Amino acid sequence: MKQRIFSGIQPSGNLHLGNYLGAIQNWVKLQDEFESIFCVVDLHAITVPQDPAELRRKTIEIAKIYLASGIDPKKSSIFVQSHVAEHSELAWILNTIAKMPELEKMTQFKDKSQKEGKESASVGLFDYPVLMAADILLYNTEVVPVGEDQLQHIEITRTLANRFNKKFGDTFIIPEHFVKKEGMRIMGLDDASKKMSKSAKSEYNYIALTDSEEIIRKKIKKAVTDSGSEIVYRDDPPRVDDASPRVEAGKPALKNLINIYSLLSNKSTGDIEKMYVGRGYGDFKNDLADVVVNFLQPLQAKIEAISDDEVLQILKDGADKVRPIAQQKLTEVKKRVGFVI
Ligand code: AQP
Repeated sequence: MKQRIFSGIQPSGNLHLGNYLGAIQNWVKLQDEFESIFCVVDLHAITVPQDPAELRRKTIEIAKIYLASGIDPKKSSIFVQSHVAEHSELAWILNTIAKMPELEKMTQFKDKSQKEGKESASVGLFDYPVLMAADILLYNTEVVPVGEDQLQHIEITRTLANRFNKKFGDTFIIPEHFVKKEGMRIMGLDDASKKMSKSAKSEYNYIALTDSEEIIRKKIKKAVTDSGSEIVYRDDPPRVDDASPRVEAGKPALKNLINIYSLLSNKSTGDIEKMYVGRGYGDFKNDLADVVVNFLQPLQAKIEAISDDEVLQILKDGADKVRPIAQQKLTEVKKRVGFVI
């Protein structure tokens, strides 16, 4: 029996290289080894304001990106979160065992509520981790492949599952996270102390998977680099806490660019350093732009070639396939808490 994995991405903006290298690229490899469920998490996306037409467009676009990247609907289930109502229902039940102080601690909530302005942050944004716990626990998920930024949310999922099991009897599998070292956190091009993010204020923070060649070249040209002129890769220990900017002795901005170069070209960071001995940032950035364009253009052509009808059918089939698993788990949960079935 294969172990089951579950993961998802929000249709909340333009998917970027961070989402690809931190999540999707990893999923493509894992789908052969695990029974895989991949979701477009639209219920999560509306925890911050979304334009309805844009949300619809992005939901379809993200599913196309999954397919174009190599997620195979014959091997993996791909569906839209709001098509399986059990996610919201389980989230409500889990809300009743989640505690305010543990949600108040969540770095993503602190970050995003700061961005939105604390007074306008929604209750949904606060409750985001509980919905994520429901997503994962509904499917008896054993492993959750995510970027490093999501580790805190996996931890609270485990806490809620353990708490429920203790209170009502063994119901949920306690999931493990899976973060691959490479690509675990791609940083912003305009600020290497914060992760690359779709909801960043400036579009110069990220390279979207659908950016044109001209835009990609412009963004890489403008990307911040560190002082000095040598192309060197300085490592630093990973940190889970996203709220406080890192203080680093190395060259974090350059390190991030070399990481992207390395992950997209399959060259080691050491080889890249050697290639640029005695050469400056200008050469390095030109070549990096070539690498990114050469990677993204074929992906964009594949995305273009998938029709909306095709993707909608795949999403419907995916939801039909996973719904019975979710229904069975929710029924079990309802019995445990004492609902009349
Ligand atoms: N910069 C990143 N580096 C590595 N992995 C990343 N992920 C996101 N940003 C990076 C991973 O992508 C998956 C989906 O993320 P999401 O869209 O559900 O939410 P997010 O983590 O909040 O991503 P963004 O880009 O920052 O979106 P917004 O700005 O809308 O919140 C996750 O596995 C995540 O780890």
